[in-house]
Amino acid sequence: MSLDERIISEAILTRYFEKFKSSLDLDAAIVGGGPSGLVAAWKLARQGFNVALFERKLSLGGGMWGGGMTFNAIVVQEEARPVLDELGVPTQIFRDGYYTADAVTSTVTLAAQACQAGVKVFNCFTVEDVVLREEGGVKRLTGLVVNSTPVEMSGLHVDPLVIHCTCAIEATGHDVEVLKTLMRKNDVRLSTPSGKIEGEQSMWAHVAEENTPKNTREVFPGLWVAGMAANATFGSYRMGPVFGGMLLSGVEVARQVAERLGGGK
Ligand code: 48F
Repeated sequence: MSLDERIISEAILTRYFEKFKSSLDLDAAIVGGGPSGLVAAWKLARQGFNVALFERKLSLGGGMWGGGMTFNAIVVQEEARPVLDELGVPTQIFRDGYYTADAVTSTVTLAAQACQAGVKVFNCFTVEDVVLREEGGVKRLTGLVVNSTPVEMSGLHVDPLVIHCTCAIEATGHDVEVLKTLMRKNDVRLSTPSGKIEGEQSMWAHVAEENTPKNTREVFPGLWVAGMAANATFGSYRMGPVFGGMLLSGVEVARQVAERLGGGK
């Protein structure tokens, strides 16, 4: 058989746009493919929900590839080790309560598990805004405004596209970009003490790790925060290359969103 380049192009375009069209009305839309977003996506897709994950970069994994300062091992604490066990990531005990895992193995395994569970991944996509609707005087997030990352990087004046979702999860890490845009453009309050983004504090690993799952919540109708974005939103600390809080936050946000969506399908 001689290969026809036109069929190769047609195959890619057909499959890609099938995936895109099936993502126009999502159960859960996840912004950010770091550890917290990937765990959330994996857990929700496994329950049969229609889940897509939008990641600005070409690669999934966020800040997990490089361990600490590019030394590519990660640390997880006892409470989070079952998540790595469930994913099939080997861990080694280092000291009582401290486990290590290879950062690259952890990242690729988590990404593979999420993809195999049925998460529709849109890499090279930047979420640049949200969609709001008002009902009975209450505004709620009902969708995301997405654009191609190369469009954003080059500053081209190209309009975005829009997807709708029942629940959105902001897992964008330290910068909390989606919430910042929501707050800049709209006269709305968050469910934080000040009604605004409280802002991240400096390093305190123990408190930050304990707070990450607790700060994982619906912060605006239809929008949940997870991972480092949750701590930045609720004013907690950063924690550096200990990843248990990120994994447990992904599990927790998936639990809350599944409950809102009405249990597993
Ligand atoms: O930063 P990131 O890994 O988020 P996380 O899941 O994990 C944090 C840890 O990596 C680490 C830590 C200790 O554990 O503090 O930093 O909270 O991944 C966030 C992902 O979101 C993408 C970004 O490229 C990264 O891969 N992202 C950020 N803003 C957008 C976005 C956006 N507007 N649209 C799409 N993707």
